[in-house]
Amino acid sequence: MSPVSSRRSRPRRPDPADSTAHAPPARLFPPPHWPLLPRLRRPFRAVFLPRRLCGGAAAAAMLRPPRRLPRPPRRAATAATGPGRRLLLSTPIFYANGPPHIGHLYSALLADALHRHRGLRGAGPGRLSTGTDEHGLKIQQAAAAAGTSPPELCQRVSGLFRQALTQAAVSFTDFTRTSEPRHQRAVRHFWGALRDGGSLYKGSYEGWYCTPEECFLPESQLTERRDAQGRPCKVSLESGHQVHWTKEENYMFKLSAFRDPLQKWLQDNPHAISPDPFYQCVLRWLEEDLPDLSVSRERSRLPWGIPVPSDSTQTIYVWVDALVNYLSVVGYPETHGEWWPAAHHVVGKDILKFHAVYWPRIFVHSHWTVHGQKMSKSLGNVIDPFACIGQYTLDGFRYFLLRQGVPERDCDYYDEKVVKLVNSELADALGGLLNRSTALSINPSNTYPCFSESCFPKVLDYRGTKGMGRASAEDYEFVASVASLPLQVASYFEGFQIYKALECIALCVRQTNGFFQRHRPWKLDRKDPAEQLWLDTIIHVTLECLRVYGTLLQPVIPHTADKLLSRLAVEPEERGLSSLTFLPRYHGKPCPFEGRQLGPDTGILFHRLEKSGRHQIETKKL
Ligand code: ME8
Repeated sequence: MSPVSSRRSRPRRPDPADSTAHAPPARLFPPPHWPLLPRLRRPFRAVFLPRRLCGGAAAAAMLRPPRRLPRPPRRAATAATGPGRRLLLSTPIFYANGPPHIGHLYSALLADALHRHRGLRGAGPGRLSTGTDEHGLKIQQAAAAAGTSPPELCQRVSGLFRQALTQAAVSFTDFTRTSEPRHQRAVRHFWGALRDGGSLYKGSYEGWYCTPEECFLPESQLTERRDAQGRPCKVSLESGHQVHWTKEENYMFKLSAFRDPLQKWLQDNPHAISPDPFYQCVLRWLEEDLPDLSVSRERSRLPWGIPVPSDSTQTIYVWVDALVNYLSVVGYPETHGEWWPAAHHVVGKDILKFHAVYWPRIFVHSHWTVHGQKMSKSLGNVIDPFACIGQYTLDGFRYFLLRQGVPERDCDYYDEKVVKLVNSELADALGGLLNRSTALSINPSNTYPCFSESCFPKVLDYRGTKGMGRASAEDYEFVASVASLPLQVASYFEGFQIYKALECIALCVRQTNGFFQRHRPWKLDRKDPAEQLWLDTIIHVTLECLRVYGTLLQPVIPHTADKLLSRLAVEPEERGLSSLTFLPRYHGKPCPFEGRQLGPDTGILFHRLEKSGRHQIETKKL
């Protein structure tokens, strides 16, 4: 995004946040309302995602002047902590300089799964915001290179993002384009709040500017290369992009004044940024120098952006502009207090500093690489999400990204991996289990059969169950692990570890297949009443497991989960997470499904995938 950093920009050091792609360059940016925020309230924490943060320097400053550290508006606090708490979840707003790729989709799917999961828990009103970041030099140059104007380019690319997210079933409620008048108005107001709070001053600024990263970089983050004409030039160590010496009169934001309060706030709120390695990384950044931030550019060089109010010679730094989207989306400056500070942002590690130092409240994830390489247009290895969804189906691809993506580490993409994972876990394990347990040969009445307490008696210690019923110690162990699954999954979602939630579900599905296989229900003789009781119990337990998996998988594979639950005749109002029970008959309680006619058989739950070629984006698309 934009300008800044300074001659004193901090040196780069290897961080967990850094492994491959872009490293968080030193940057700037003025804080508006960012809270150096208010302290986090516990109840807040208890309800949903455990990590909440409240605010970066910019957000704090914009809300109030840096000298008096701001407290959040009372209204916001109530909204954040009271019953039926509102929550704003967000993805980054993506640059409108190129088409979406799977990295963008991954961020959006993480936020989507959290949003859906929260909805299923009945956790109060929620919004999921996304959008496109449309100002700045990067967009201006991309439009020139494409032989078009910035507004036309943004219109086209923003449309592609909207289409990709819609096609991927991302349940966003708001899509902000920073070129929209309502957003621009919010940014101007925000700027006024910074200025009136004494956080801005005009100064001369010079340094190496990297346009693709939209920031200034210190010498320590640069190296020498030769350009296409063989002339020596300086490039960013991290991204390899060329930098240019830039000297301007800019408005500066007094970021340095926020270092101590920000440090203290983060120390008091250790869950503000998760996973933990990223939190530690931000604390380390704050131990270093935190120079003031250049927050505007000369308009003569950068006309494509929002002019500084009452100084038309300057354009507001694109990162200031972009971060305000988290406020403008909820009606800043009038109605944002209904949603703030209960806002959680999902971001990639490349923009952690912009968010965590200037605007904290973050769930950070690492990057997708492709065959071990950073994904980039210049390498020509960018993976096209449209093609992947077409090839692997929407749910197949959603499942792959969320199951395989680990926020703490970069993940490598290759097509074979998608096919293997999705075939084994969705088609074979989950689909196969449904198919086997509902086959007419084994369940001719096509009902949810009865559970027999004599076959599967309740015991306190299953190791001493020999001879009491038909269930083995292994069966008791397996049933206990499925019983604990909903809580386990909820806690992984809360901890932003969706991949672990899916791993646990996959493990339980495997165990259920083991249970079914072990007892060979197809060998049992229906004519023998005792055998019939046990056969029904095996199917009942299996369908109960499938019902739990279908319910828990809704945020990740909504269509497949719907198909599965419909086959089990689970009504829409029975699909919430707060009322999810498992095997109530084992505890002597009634099971509302017992004896119910199953839903129609609409065929294979998930078709096996064929392997295909790679899905790189055609650069001509733009
Ligand atoms: O930075 N793997 O926009 P952007 C996983 N407009 N995720 C990736 C990824 C990869 N290889 N590459 C990108 C901007 N992402 C700003 C944000 S927000 C106020 C402004 C995801 O189009 C990841 O979420 O460069 C990363 O943070 C984001 O896309 C960057 O998107």
